[in-house]
Amino acid sequence: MQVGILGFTKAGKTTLFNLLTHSSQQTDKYATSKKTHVGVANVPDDRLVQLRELFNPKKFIPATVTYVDIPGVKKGEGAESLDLPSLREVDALIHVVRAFEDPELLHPDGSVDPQRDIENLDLELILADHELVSRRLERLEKSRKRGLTPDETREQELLEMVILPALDGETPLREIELGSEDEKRLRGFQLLSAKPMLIALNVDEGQLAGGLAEPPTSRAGVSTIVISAPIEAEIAALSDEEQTEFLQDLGVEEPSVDRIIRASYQLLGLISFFTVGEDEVRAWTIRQGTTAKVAAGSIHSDLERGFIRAEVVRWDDLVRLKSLAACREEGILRLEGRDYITQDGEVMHIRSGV
Ligand SMILES: Nc1nc2c(ncn2[C@@H]2O[C@H](COP(=O)(O)OP(=O)(O)OP(=O)(O)O)[C@@H](O)[C@H]2O)c(=O)[nH]1
Ligand SMILES: [Mg+2]
Repeated sequence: MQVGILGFTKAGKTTLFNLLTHSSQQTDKYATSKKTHVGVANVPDDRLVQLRELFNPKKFIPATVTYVDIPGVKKGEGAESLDLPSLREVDALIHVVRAFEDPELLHPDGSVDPQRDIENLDLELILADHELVSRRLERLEKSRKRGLTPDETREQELLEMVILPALDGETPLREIELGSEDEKRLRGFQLLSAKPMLIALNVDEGQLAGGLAEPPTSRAGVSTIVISAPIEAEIAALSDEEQTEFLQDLGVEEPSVDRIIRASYQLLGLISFFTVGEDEVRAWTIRQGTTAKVAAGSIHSDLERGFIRAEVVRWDDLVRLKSLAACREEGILRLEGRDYITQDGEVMHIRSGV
């Protein structure tokens, strides 16, 4: 599962990417990024840390999110300025919006205006989708002579009656509710404005605590996380203790980078279950609504094939009672079958016959 980082030039995308993934890609006041970068971030999870303290395992493996830093979007160029192959691959988007002032750093539009950029980026995505959908419709129209399959007929209807009018009305497709069949049909196109999105508002140091005089508003379903890249870089360089103190002084609970990673995980519709032991304490990533059997398959396909049952306990019950044996004695270690829907934060032990 990948999250694309995008935005207009010089918004701080690569800076944020470096912070998220502990990378050191070049950032520059003048030269623009030309290449797409890929990196991995560990998902901060206090539950897993508490389990580690309990088991003191040899290996500790958190969940991860993959980030893709995409070179700056140039306004008005629609699909042309976008790294489309990379963008289509990602499952969700973080739009980095510049809200910091820096006279040395020119904004492509001549001024810093987060509200304008938020709206304009949506328009770029809509434009790119419009091109793709129009082309697809042209092709379907050509195929009509030979006759369309029922599936193609439905697709044409969907694109013509629902999707194109939405795009013409400048509505991002993430706001359009579709039946599950139609959603599946559309997913194949990997339309950009249909992807879930999060805004990272990159503010001046001073604005982090005080906030913006006029905070920009975003569209329905798009949440905003405020971040100051230089402050995050400072935090990252501190020891754990110093960090806690620094955050207290700032009046925030955790670094914005951590919030962004967790928010991306949620944006992707992902949850974690845990496996524990002296060898390894580990988070496994599944989609919300995954059955115990399929969840077992994320560990190993043999566990899914030979699935018999799962022993399940909530992470906090395990931390409270300190061992799986104690949980069993208390009667809170549940036995669940193949169709059980795994919940976020559960510790699972899979019984398998293979
Ligand atoms: N003052 C200030 N400078 C920042 C902030 N975030 C990034 N910068 C600086 O802005 C410049 C560009 O940052 P990048 O992270 O390279 O921006 P980008 O969005 O990746 O740029 P392109 O990929 O070229 O579009 C660098 O010199 C950064 O140090 C910020 O919050 N405040
Ligand atoms: Mg960059």
